[in-house]
Amino acid sequence: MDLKAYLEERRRLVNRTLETYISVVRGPAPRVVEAMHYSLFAGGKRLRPILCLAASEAVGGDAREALPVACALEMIHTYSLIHDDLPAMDDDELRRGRPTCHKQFDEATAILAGDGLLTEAFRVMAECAPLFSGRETVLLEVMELIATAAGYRGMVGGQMLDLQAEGKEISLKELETIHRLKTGALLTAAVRSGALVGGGSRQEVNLLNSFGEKFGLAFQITDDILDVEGNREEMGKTPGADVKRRKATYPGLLGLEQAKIWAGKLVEGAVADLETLGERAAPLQEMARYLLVRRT
Ligand code: GRG
Repeated sequence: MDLKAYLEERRRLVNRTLETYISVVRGPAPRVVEAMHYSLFAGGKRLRPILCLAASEAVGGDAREALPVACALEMIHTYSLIHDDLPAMDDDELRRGRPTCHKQFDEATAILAGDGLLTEAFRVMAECAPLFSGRETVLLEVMELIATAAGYRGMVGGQMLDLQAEGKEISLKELETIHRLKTGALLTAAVRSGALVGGGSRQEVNLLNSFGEKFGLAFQITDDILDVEGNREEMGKTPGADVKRRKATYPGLLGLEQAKIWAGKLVEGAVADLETLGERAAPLQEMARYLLVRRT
């Protein structure tokens, strides 16, 4: 399959839909919407929404029904990046190749833009209930699992542990816990929610969940590898930030070669998880393989 064309087509679909939700001219306080729009349309890969759409298709679902949930995931992801970049957290000036939200606007506006995106995500999911007529419990389950993944049991908890670990020596197990929560939880939720929205059986949902967990960890390991091997032009941010901030990383704890081998094994396992789903799962399998060669 042509992965590049697949990703491009899905990215366009997600962008078009996001634009209908967050339009710069809307709302009583245009400045905050402008800041939300600025960060949402700063050129992200749309990985989480595409994973959600692809998981829905992998179980025979209709991508259009998964679109609101897919867009909600991107809003939550963008909120997390805006807040992660704040002076109180990572204090970054560049994100996706452009000034971070607090640099472009100001700190208070960036905090509100993040808050606005997080809450809008749940409004958008609640609003799409008519699409789930007769199976609203599926939508409720999806909203609960996304809230769990984004909140203190997932991403927020992982971010807390990450901040507490800065400058400290931590074990591989501790590093894995941080990443499973900080980045893995939302990526897994993207895949699982797609499978649920698409009407997957419990067995299919579990297989996709297992794929999502391995994908999430492999994504983080390759992110750490990129921080060592990547370049500023391709990544839109400055590599070497982890070392500068004395953050524990997989290449730091395992060595670059072992980190690559581990990422390879996780991807192999993720691809194998979906074997029984056949051709419909090919885009997800290709996305997993792509992690090993990605440059952004
Ligand atoms: C502030 C509650 C809160 C959480 C922040 C996800 C996160 C938690 C922080 C991001 C820190 C970071 C750079 C982690 C590395 C992995 C990662 C999430 C990279 C960014 O995701 P991509 O590559 O970004 O999907 P794009 O820009 O393509 O959307």
